[in-house]
Amino acid sequence: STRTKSCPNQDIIDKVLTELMKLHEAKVGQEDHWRAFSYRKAIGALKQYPSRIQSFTEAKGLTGVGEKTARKIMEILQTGGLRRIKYEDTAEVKAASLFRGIYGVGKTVAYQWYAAGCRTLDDLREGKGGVKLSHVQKIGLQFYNDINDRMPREEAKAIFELIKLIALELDSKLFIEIMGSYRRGSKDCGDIDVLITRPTDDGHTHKGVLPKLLRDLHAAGILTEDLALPEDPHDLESTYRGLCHLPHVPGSKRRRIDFLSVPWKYRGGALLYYTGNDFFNRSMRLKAKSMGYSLNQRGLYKVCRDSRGEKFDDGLLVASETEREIFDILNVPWQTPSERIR
Ligand code: DCP
Ligand code: MG
Ligand code: MN
Repeated sequence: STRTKSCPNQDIIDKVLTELMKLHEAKVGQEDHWRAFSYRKAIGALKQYPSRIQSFTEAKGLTGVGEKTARKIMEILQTGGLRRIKYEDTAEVKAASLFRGIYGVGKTVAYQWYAAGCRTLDDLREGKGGVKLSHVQKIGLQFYNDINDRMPREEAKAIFELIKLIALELDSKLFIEIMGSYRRGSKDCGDIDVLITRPTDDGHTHKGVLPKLLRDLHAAGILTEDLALPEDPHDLESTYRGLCHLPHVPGSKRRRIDFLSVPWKYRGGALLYYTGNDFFNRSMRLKAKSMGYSLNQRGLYKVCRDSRGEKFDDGLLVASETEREIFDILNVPWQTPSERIR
């Protein structure tokens, strides 16, 4: 159209950013989705800009253009092309996706390691280019194949049964349940997602149980490595991430496990959130938002929003004890966990 033709930065928009946007839209990952979104914002800003971009500072001054995008714009201006496009399917992307298979490694770190000259997992092990791994990254590297494997449902069940026995020995009134893909009935699971809470009608709570359980699970040889410990072990609401395996089974693989403990009254909200899947969660959150609510891992809140849709405050908790009351208030027909797949 005439409007776009008169844009002094049209070549940047056309040749490169739109290319990149398409590339990233073709991928499925959440991060790529966000990257595509940020390119779209940058393109919007470039379209509005009245003069030819001359410098990094000028590019970065645009609303919606961050440091990284500004750097790319400069690269386009200086070279007339973008390296990333040429390398999209080659060495850089291959190494970065290999590195991102290491637990806790995201795009930024993966590309930093590539930039430091690392191409293989052995390069990382040898600290090529001065690369230093954190404790957790070392564990992620050591059990790379195990962690990137999915376990059969039966194995998740067997591990969970052992954990449940040990948990109930600590407190027979604990409520302990697997959520995530297992609860949705998947035939294989990427990890085991365990919810822990406890009814409070006898005046007790599960305060302090999670650290004791972790201790006992290590002692029983079920937990093998810790990845992220609870921030405050005495908080009723806390999380743990680690690795586990079936003890006394020669060659049993390391499996990812997450524990989530929540106050009893939030159990419905937590079950709903951590059962997923994430697409289902997104549509429930959108439905909630459209009805003047906000849905998170604790439950459903009635909120006040301003004309721009921003929340004034955290709102008032209206449902959190059972999944069903959240479905009911949102006017969503009940779906069993195995139906929550889109
Ligand atoms: N979840 C979410 N959004 C995220 C991460 C998680 O809504 N960004 C919710 C939905 C997931 C649940 O938490 O279903 C559990 O997260 P997992 O990553 O363990 O995913 P799943 O258990 O669904 O699949 P997998 O078998 O890969 O573990
Ligand atoms: Mg899971
Ligand atoms: Mn999980």
